[in-house]
Amino acid sequence: MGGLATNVTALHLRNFIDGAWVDATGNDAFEDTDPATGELIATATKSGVEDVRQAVEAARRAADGWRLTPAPRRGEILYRAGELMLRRKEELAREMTREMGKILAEARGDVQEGIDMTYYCAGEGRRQFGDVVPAELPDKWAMSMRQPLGVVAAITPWNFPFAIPTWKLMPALVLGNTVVFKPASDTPLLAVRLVEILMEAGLPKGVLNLVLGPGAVLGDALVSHPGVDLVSFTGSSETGAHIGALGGRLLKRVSCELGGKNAIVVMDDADLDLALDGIVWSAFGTSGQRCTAASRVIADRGIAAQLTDRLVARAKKLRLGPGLDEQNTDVGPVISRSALEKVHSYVGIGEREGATVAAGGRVASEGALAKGFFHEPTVLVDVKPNMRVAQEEIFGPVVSVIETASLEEAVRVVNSTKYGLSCSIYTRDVNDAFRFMRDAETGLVYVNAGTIGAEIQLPFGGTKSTGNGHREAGRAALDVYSEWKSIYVDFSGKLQRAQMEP
Ligand code: UN1
Repeated sequence: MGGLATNVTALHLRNFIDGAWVDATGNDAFEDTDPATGELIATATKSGVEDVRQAVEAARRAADGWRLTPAPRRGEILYRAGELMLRRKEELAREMTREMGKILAEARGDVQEGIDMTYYCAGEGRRQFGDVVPAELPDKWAMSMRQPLGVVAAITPWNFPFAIPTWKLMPALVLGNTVVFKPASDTPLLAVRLVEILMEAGLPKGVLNLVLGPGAVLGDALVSHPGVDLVSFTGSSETGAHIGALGGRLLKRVSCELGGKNAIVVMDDADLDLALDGIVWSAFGTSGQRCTAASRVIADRGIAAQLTDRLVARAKKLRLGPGLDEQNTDVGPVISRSALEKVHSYVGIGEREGATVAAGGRVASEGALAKGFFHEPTVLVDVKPNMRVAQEEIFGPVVSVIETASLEEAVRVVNSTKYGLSCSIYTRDVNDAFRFMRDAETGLVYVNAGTIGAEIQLPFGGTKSTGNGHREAGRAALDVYSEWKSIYVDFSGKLQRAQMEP
């Protein structure tokens, strides 16, 4: 193996509240383990309602000071954080691979995406543009400006344990909000590293608080705490619906980034080599555990047989192993035993509905793989668009091939799920490409590229059950983490009545 991360003995991770590292108040511990080997990486105490209360109160106390810190100064702290991330990129990537399994090259990409977002938001310290517009009355000034909401709860997933927290924390912070950060309990270590970096970069105490622990009770306490103004959540559609309902009843802003069932369409005029590279990368990269992962290939009947044969051959060649073994591993483990069981159950579900396993299909347990949670890269064929394997998010290295007879049919199939995150088309026909760009009902569309790999300077998110109408990243993120304030200044010295003067 290519060298373990630095912490050979298990660490004990703590919460970060009001500028201090403190153990959660409860007694129950949870474990952070390497999904490739089962090794213990760290332990932490499960946070509860009391820890949430302390974190939210600290964030509230810090809110005024941070709101009144000039935005360019806030941005400078983010720049410094970006520099630290860059310097620590390799160690962060190694810890990430150990903690959640993605191969090292992808872990480096995850850290890089965090760096990109941090620098991008740092620049917003000197932007955050509002409008100055003409007023309809003489001697009157009209303008709009962004204001922070107050306290942001950031609830983040394990699949991008560094990048996704930065998508939430950086815009929240540069816009002047304070934060309570609750990372997935599978990846507390990378969350601790991110907090360390931001504090080292100069964030004042109380501005960022961290509570560690698994889901339901902790999440509900955070979402329903009256001191939290905005909840930003990335995870499953089921949890998102729950959080949305809980926050909605309290009239909180809730931004949800949820599931996907992303498709790659391959037309009969496509460059098949290119399409295969995109399919393999999008379906099996990160072991299929991206919300943007391709889990459906929609193949035009003119090339379907050839494409399937070649995809099956490529999938069979992929080597499973620990992500730290750069020379010998193409695909790492999935995150946990329960994830492995869920992913594998879809093979049976597919077969019972009439699909055929053309590659993979098994839990991999040869030799050292038995210690981790490995699933063979799997290709299902004879899949019809309405089967469960073609409709439900599997979140693992399983892809279904569906045959179609026209672009119109392909678009219908792309749009036939409850999700709407990402999709792509491989074609050399510019007219087909533009029709697809227009008609695909997803938040992200790719032409002649796979479904993964969104860049942070554009909005990220999806339609239908993929979210609740918000977008992360790019300029769009600013709208999530700020309120608009419209300001009128009348310097006429007399009562002027809008809409009522001649
Ligand atoms: C996710 O899986 O939740 O576009 C995020 C991509 C990455 C982000 C994925 N930049 O695949």
